[in-house]
Amino acid sequence: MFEKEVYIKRRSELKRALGRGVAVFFGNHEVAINYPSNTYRFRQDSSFLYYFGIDRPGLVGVIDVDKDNDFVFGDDIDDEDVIWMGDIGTIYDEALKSGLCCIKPLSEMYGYFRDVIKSKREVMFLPQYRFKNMIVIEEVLGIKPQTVNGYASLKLIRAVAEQRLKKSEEEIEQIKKAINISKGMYEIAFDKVREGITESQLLAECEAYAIENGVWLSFPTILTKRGDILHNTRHDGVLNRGDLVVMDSGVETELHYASDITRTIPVGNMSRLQKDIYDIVDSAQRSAIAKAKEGVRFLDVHLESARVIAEGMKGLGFFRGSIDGIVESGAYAVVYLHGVGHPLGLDVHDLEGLGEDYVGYSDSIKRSNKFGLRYLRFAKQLKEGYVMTVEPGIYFISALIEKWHNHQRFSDFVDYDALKGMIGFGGIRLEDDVLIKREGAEVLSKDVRRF
Ligand SMILES: [Mn+2]
Repeated sequence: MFEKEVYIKRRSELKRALGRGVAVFFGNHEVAINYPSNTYRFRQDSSFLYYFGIDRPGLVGVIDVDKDNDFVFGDDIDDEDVIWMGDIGTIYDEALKSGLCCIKPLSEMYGYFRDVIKSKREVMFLPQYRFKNMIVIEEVLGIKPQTVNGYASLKLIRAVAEQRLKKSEEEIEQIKKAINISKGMYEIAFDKVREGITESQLLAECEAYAIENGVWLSFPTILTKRGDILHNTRHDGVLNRGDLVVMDSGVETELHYASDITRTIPVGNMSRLQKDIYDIVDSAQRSAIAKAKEGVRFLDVHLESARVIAEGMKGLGFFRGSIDGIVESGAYAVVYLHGVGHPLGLDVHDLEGLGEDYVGYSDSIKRSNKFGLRYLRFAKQLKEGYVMTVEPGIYFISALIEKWHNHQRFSDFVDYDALKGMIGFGGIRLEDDVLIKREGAEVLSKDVRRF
C-alpha cells in the first residue's frame, strides 16, 4: 500500500467533489473456476484499491460524505481458516494503513444501508461487472441484479473518473515500475525470437521474466504472427523466417498499476515491403505522440495518426485521392480500425468499467458512429497528469477487405486490388505509454526496445 495519507487525501477529494450522500465501493470476491475452492487469481476492484488500498476479498468500502466518515465492512478469517491459510493479519491492521478509523462486521451492513435509505440520503455506487456484487446490491439496496447498472451514479462515475485519470507522482512511479519489467520482457522477446520457435515457447520465456520479478500480467499477452487478428490470444503458431510477430503485453505491479506495450518483431530481417509499412506505423505513432499535450483532444491525436497512415498508404498505392478525403470519410479504417489509445493506470484500459462514454467523452464531444472512430475509447481533451497509450497499427484483415470491396465502400479512395494482394501479410502495431504534460507528452516507455 501507499502511505496512509495518500488514501485519506483521495477520499477527502472525493467527498469534496460529491458534496453529499454516501458513496459505496464493492470490493471483489474470490471467483470459482470449476468448483468453489479452486479459484482464479484474486484481483481487487480498481476503484476499491484506489480509495482503500486493501487487497483482500469480501470487503465493502463506505465513504459517508454527510457524516465525514469512511470505513470498511468485512470479516476476518476464522481460527480454522488460519490453520490452512496462515496468519494473514487482520483487516483492522490494513484499515489503519489506509487511514481508516474502523471496520465493521458484514452483518451490520444491512442495518446501515436500511438506515441510510430511511433517512432519504443518496447512496451512490459505480457500474458493476461481477455477478456476486450485483447480488450483494440486491440484498442491501433491493435493486434487481439485471437492472443494477441502470442505477449506477453518474455523479460518482464522473467524480471518480476525473480523480483517477490524473495520476500523482507515486502512481507514475508505479507505472514506470511496471514498464521497467515490460522492458525486460521485450529484451527477451527480441533476443529469443528465431526461426522454428513456437509462439508459446517465446511467450513462456517472456512471461517467466514477469513471474521472476514477482509480478503478474495486466491482461493476457497477445503474441502472434497473425497480427491481423486483433483479439488473438492463441499461441499455437510456429515462427518462420519472414514472419512479423506482434507482441502486445503488460504487467501490473504489486499495487496493481499496469503497463501496456506493443512491439512488432521480425523473424530474421524485414522485407522491403514490411519495412515500408512498419515505417508508416512508426511515423504515425511519433506524429501522434508529438501532438499529444494538455488541452489537445485525444480525438485529434487519433486523427493525426490516421492522417500519417493515409499518406503513407497512399504513397504505397493502397489509397488514392485527397488525404483529407481519406481521413474525413473514414476510408483509412480499412487498415486502421481501432482507436489510437486509451488511459492507463490501475486498469490496463483505465476506468473502462465505468463506461467509456462517461470517461472518455463529454457533453461537447460525443462518440462518432463511423467505423474506426467508433472504437476510439477516449476522445476528450487531455489534461496534465493523464497517462495514455499511443498505439496505431496497420492490418490486412481478409474479412474486412472482402466486405468493404463487396459493398464498394469508399472505392474512390481505396484500391481494393492492391489491398487484396496483401492478405496473408498480417499486421503491425506499436504501442507506448505516455505522460501528458503542459508542453507535450513524455514517453515513459522510451527505453523499451523496438525494431
Ligand atoms: Mn493498449
